[in-house]
Amino acid sequence: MSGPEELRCMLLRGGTSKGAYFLAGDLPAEPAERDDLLLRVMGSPDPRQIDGLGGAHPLTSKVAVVSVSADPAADIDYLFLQVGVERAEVSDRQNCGNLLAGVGPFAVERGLVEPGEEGRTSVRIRMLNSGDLAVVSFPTEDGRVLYTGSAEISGVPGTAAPVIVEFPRGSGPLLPTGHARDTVAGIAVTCVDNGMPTVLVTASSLDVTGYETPKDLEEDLALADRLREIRLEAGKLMGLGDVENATVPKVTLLAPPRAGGAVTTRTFIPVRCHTSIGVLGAASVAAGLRVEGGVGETVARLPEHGDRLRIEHPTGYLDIESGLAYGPGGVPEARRTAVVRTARKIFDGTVFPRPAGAAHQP
Ligand code: NQM
Repeated sequence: MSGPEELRCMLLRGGTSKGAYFLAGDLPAEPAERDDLLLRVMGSPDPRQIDGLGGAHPLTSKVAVVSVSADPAADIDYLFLQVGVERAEVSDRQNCGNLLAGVGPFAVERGLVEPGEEGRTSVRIRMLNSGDLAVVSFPTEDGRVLYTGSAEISGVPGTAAPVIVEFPRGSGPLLPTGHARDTVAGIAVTCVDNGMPTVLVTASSLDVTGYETPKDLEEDLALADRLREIRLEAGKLMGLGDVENATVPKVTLLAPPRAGGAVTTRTFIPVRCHTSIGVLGAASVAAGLRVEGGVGETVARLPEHGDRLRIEHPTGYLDIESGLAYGPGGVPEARRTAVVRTARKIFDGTVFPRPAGAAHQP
């Protein structure tokens, strides 16, 4: 398979992830050809991604494909693609709320949307992976995106301009199995999807504290086996089919908070342990904690008032506004979810993919 020998690309940090952003029109329209090209752009498959843009971790092996939306409810369409690091795989089966934070700025940079007149620009984004909408707003000045500012997010050094990311209610059921609690692989879990299919498990039920470092948890091979069993069984119950090679569902371990938040988390995405937590992952955790009868009840300390929750993670915390309502028949439904992220343009230029057919299989 061949493809362009060079193409326009912008590298942005979106929240706690980093990805290559492309205009849809600059990529092959045919998915297999596009995916082959993106593997060569990112340097996959290779644990170091030494011959491409990827950063040798799932959180830095990501692609955003952006175009003007034909949907009157949206300005921009965003397709997220997770590019395998060690495997020659490109998946559109999950969304990414962190790269989403860079989509609005990228759309302004490429002239797809006009910057707002009052020092802020708001972009309505259709997330093609799920079909759901998001609204992202960020500061702009004299027609340009303002990346500098005073917002701090855990997991990113320094400060930057705040990007407000909001999700109206999603289209799918919040509890994909229809239950607040299921038993999978002998363990009580809550399967929840508020934008990211996630299996909530108490850390204690897996004989860990939930305060270990990601590295220590990744090195625990018995834990890895248990997580795999849980994920495969939960994936089926959640209607996701055989998830052996899928990046969803994620598994989040829950433990009592230690720094004034509602809960401590360690999230597997799904094999590597997240160094913080995904945006939609956090949206699912926050909604799942509020579900009556869910496994979070025994460990979480929910605030008495308001929708705002603090989710602790390995490098700090993420504050998220996430409300829950009970619909007809007492079925829990997520309401609006909102979170503050930051984003930064790192480079804009031309990327030269590894030539087709030069893949080295490790
Ligand atoms: O949950 C990593 C990330 C993500 C996903 C992952 C994300 C989200 O932190 O919205 O952003 O869960 O694979 O980038």
